[in-house]
Amino acid sequence: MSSAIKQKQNTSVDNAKLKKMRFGIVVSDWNTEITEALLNGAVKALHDYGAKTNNITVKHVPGSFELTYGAQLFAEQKNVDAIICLGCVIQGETRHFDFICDAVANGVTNVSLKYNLPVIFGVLTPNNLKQAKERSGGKYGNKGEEAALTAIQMVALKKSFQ
Ligand code: DLZ
Repeated sequence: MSSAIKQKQNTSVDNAKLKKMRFGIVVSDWNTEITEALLNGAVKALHDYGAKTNNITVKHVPGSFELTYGAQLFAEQKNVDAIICLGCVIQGETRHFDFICDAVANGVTNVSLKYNLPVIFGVLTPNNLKQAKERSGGKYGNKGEEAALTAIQMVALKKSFQ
């Protein structure tokens, strides 16, 4: 059982609120086999929790490095309640991995704070493809699902302050 399913039992966001929530998903096309699985997991989870298809918008970017800019474009439109960034950066032999991971983690945080919007870091950073598969529908669940649940929880948290 994925941890998203376990967490689902603790989610107390009511269905009427969920139906109104609008989500933007930015997905990286690098390591597309993995990121498509993350995307499918995220979209399915949003549907399972009660989000409406019309309230879910998906945009693709070439690589994880571009996720931040994709998130900023969504944020500027002011028509989503949360943004979910999905990507997979696999550890290589050079420091490229560190630069990309640091840039996305910082970028996601910056967009979130600048626009006062939940921006979720659904980026896998595995050592190899096997670990990536295990976390995108394998034995460790699907981190796309978990990112979707996190988005819902953060939208609910924000609304609880309004
Ligand atoms: C260049 C690159 C490399 C080497 N590895 C990955 C990766 O594992 N995962 C990923 O999402 N993107 C990778 N990229 C592409 C960068 O994210 C970015 O698209 C390019 O550097 C162009 O800005």
